[in-house]
Amino acid sequence: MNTSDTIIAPATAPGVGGIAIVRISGADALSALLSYFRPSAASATLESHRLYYGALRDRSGCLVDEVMAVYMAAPHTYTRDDVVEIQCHGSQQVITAILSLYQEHGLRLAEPGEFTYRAFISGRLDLSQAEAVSRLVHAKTDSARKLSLEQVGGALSREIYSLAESLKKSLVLIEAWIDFPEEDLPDEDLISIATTIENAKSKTLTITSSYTCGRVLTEGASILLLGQPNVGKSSLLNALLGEERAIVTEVPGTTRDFLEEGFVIDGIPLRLVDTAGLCKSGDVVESEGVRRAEEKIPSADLLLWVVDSTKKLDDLDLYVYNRCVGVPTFLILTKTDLVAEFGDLSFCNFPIYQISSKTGVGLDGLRRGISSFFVGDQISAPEAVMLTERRHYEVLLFCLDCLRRASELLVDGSTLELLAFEIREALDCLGKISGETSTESLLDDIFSGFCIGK
Ligand SMILES: Nc1nc2c(ncn2[C@@H]2O[C@H](COP(=O)(O)OP(=O)(O)OP(=O)(O)O)[C@@H](O)[C@H]2O)c(=O)[nH]1
Ligand SMILES: [Mg+2]
Repeated sequence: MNTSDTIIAPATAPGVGGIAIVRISGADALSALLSYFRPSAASATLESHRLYYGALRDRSGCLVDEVMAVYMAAPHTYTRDDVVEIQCHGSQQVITAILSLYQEHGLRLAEPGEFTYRAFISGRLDLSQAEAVSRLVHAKTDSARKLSLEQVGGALSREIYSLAESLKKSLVLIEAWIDFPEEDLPDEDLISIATTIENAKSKTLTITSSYTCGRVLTEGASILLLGQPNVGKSSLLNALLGEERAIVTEVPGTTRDFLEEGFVIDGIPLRLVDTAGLCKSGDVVESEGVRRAEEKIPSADLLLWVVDSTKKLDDLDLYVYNRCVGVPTFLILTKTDLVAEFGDLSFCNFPIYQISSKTGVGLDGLRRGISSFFVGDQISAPEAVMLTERRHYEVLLFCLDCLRRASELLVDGSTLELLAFEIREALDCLGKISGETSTESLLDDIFSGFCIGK
């Protein structure tokens, strides 16, 4: 991407609103503004970072809109270039008119994410911070907002930077001794390098293990209700949602397709999926429902195997149980307001929750169980960095492998060249998170996923 020309884009979402903002960044931002904007108080020059009310007129003097405009002089701006923002009436027509005015003037329409790309290129944000800007803009839950904001503020960048700094110091030591192959690494250097690698390993492990929680908090998780017909799956869905969403009847086979609803427990965005009761059905529609239910098992984050506690466990229950084995599952015994008849469950290792959708007994315990399954006690350690990007997670897993190999090489007394190689690889991974060692195609991939105007 060319970073020397002056770019323009609407910074607010398309649609009708009270106001909209058009943003300009680049060396010509101020002169472009002044070509069409006349502040009402006829000051000769616009002061940086001050908002001015005035009129935007085209070349023939025709009024385009009444606006508020701010000029922000480099380098104290989002992109570190000169930036102008024009607040206009929130109509698509007004925005289109302003954009064409400035395109005629020679400004280029910004690519998606190009303002943030410039902030990255100018060193104002590192790559993980830039990615967090996009996550923040797309945040759908309060926890996603908080985690993204921490990352924009540099929480992850600081960890990565300090990891990289310590590894670089060890690399310098090792490389110094590579030049003297006839001499052994002195014990004190050996200890210092070993300590650095062990610390780096344990830090990287802590960060990578936060990903499950970070992912669930930002992207959410899906919970699939499975069980034979009439055990109370739809009733449980309704009880957890607190509304009569799914049809409930005493007739087995009521739910024939799957039904998906979003809800939140302890800030975790969850999708609860109700399914057709698993059975061997002659009915075409019902058996298609069963097929779809089973198809959803591999993509679910948690299964709820729902069993009617008033009935003796039968082959159909066991059929469902066997579908759940190997996937994280809770056993839910329903209808506990009635007399229990289910029998022996000692074969099953799943956590068991006894609930009544009718009276609500046991639902809070189930909610707590779900919350702790997904985020455990991680959410109560707010100072810890939490990974939210799959890209960061994969890169750090690779980094961890390099550090593990480095640590083995050190124990085996292997050559310093091999040790240096693994540390360089680990540093390369850390550089991919900060953007220090990222390729053009990776940057394209990341920034093309941004919105226009960000
Ligand atoms: N007493 C009592 N009855 C319940 C409870 N939960 C469900 N039921 C009853 O059990 C019957 C079946 O409930 P559903 O929620 O439709 O069961 P389902 O598993 O979705 O059934 P299918 O959609 O046919 O697979 C209905 O008559 C419910 O009123 C409960 O906690 N207590
Ligand atoms: Mg149902």
